[in-house]
Amino acid sequence: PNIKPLIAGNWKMHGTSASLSSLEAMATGFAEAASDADGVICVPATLLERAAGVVEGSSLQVGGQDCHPAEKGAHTGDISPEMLSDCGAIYVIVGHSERRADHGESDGVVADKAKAAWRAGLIAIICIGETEAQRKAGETFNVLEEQMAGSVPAGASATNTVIAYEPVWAIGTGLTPEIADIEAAHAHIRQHLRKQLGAETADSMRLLYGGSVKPGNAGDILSVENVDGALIGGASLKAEDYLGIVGSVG
Ligand code: G2H
Repeated sequence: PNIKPLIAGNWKMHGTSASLSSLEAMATGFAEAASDADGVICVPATLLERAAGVVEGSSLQVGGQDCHPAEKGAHTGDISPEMLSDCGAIYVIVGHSERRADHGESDGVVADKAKAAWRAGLIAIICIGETEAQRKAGETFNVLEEQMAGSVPAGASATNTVIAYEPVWAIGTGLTPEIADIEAAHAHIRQHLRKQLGAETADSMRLLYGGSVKPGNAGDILSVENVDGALIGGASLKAEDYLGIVGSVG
């Protein structure tokens, strides 16, 4: 089926009020740069409400980078998906490898966060990906299967879930896998999701590639079969870079 690509930015722990001008430039330029793609920038929660105001009226949307599984409660410092939604988020990233590593998030926690995102009406961008050691040991496909089984809950649909494949060793390192490796991983993910969620759901679900996507490599990566968009960290901070990537959807 024809899947409309999603070009998702992830600002990580970058951005203060001063960054909103860059977001404004992205919102203004998005429609012109995008042939046929959806766009979202996942900003720090502190900027979310203002960011939603900035993109209002444009075809760019905003999202959060993590959420707590509960709707509310005694969880100091945490933010629920309902709170993100209240601030204008449409998407939320869950299970990014940085959270899996820095906060010890297991597949089960990631699955709970994805379900919480749906409860709040958000689209969950569920991240999976192998480490360098796992790739070297030839365990990539096993790791991906285990992560899908554990962190993509039953009930995942093409409208409530996006899967992001981010090889951990390619994140922020400037290294990207060979195009053939991206193609093989994405084909494997699609195949496994067919078994897990059914062919109809799996075949219409967006599979994003993430890890050092830049304007210079985006065209090649986005034209790979089963790659339905990108999750972009560093290159989503500057409007010029983000729009350059958006412009390479073809
Ligand atoms: C992977 C990616 C965005 P970067 O984490 O999530 O970051 O594009 O900086 O490698």
